[in-house]
Amino acid sequence: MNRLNAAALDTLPQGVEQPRYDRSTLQPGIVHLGIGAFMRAHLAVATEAALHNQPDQRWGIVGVSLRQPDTRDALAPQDGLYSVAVCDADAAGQARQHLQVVGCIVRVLVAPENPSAVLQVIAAATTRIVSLTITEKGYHRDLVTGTLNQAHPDVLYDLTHPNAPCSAIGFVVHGLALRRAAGLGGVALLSLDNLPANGHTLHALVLKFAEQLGPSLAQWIQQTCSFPNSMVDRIVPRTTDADRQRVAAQLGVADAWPVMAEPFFDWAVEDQFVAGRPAWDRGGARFVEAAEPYETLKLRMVNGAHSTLAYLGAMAGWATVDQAIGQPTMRRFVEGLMRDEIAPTLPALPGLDLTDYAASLLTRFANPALAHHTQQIAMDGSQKLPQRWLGTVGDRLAAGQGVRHLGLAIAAWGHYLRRRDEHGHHYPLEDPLAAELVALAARLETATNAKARALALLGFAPVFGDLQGSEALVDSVASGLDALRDLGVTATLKRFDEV
Ligand code: CS2
Repeated sequence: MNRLNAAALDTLPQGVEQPRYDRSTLQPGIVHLGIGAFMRAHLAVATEAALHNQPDQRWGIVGVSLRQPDTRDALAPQDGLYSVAVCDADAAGQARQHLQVVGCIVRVLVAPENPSAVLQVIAAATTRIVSLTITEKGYHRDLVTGTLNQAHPDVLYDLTHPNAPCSAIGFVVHGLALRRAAGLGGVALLSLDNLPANGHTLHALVLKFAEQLGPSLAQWIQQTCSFPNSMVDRIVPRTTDADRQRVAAQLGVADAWPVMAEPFFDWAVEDQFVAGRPAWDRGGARFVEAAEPYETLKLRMVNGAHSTLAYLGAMAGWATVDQAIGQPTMRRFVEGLMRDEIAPTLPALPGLDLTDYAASLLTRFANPALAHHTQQIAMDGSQKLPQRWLGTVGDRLAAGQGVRHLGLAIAAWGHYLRRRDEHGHHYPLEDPLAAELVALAARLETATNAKARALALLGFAPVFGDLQGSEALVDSVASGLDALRDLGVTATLKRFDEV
């Protein structure tokens, strides 16, 4: 089978969308660090729509892989083209996909192969935006305070290797230093990761790193760059070989690197782009005054519910989110979690009906065409839980309210750390703190009673800070840990219903 590339565009079947603008003169206006599946189904799709609706040759994207060459190796022979398969079910419940070939990625760089090329493109006069999807762990934050973890080996390395950094923050700051030295202006630095106040967070990390290099650089960044906060929402499961085959069968050519996405797309972003931006509102973005309330809503509801489904589902052997939410007890638990515990902590937003929001979320989770693996969401829990669950927990405890559902969710994470599901299947713990978490799991095994186990779990300060001081939380985590160990997920959820 031939490969997808520029020459193959003419052969694509009707109904497959493809670039309708002149790709040959696109300038690289956006440098994107972390060119994974999510970015290619979100930022790139919104940029593509902007290019279709308001052609502007300034907005091509240079993607940067911070670790692996696989994306570059797949996209280079395809002239940067790849397909987005939007997956859902038809009225009869049959899975279907709609394909779009996206053309706005002009080049992919592999940072470890050529770090100076990455620095140069950040420092290029054409670059106006540097965006990031590097996942939670890529920011090297202290999880509780959100500040730069200055003891992290990558941070230490990058402070002394201006020509060949390895972390995203290192590339950003050293690249900005080159811009400044060249007399160029600042750029907008746009985090698209699931972090609270992601723009402010990135701003603080960048400034902290820059200050170590010299106060004048930090001051220049402060004066010339902007850091819009933004809430991003689209479920993008990891692509499988079966997905690739289905896409090829429909395209008539082989695409080595397609991405799968749900139809839903949302992006609330603050319109603070010091050097301009594409017309992303033509591609589904909403420019808002303050994105933080939207981020809180999304992190607590979408991601909070997702992680709950992930740990309980993975332990029960429900491999995918649609399978997990298809269990009536699990569904009732997630409904109760959203309605009774998360929703009451959320800020009011114009036009937002939380009951409708929760209902549409359940429909998204039930999408049978996505096969979003619970184990995929379960990874990197230490990095995710503080903003997904613990903000809600903190708000509720401060208001003297109960945390029954969230206590069980935390217990499910503790249970998950044992690396063996209820059917005896072993799985690896994928988490940057895996070694510490394996040791924590051993402490949970040997603790003499449920309360001691809960205290051991909540005493894991990198994630929980000082939350173990709350008796209400300790009690609900203790009873969750006990029930999950003795009864298993299904019976625990059933009993939860009955209380
Ligand atoms: C998921 C998210 O993998 C995960 O942790 O919860 O990637 C989720 O699918 C997106 O944030 C949805 O917008």
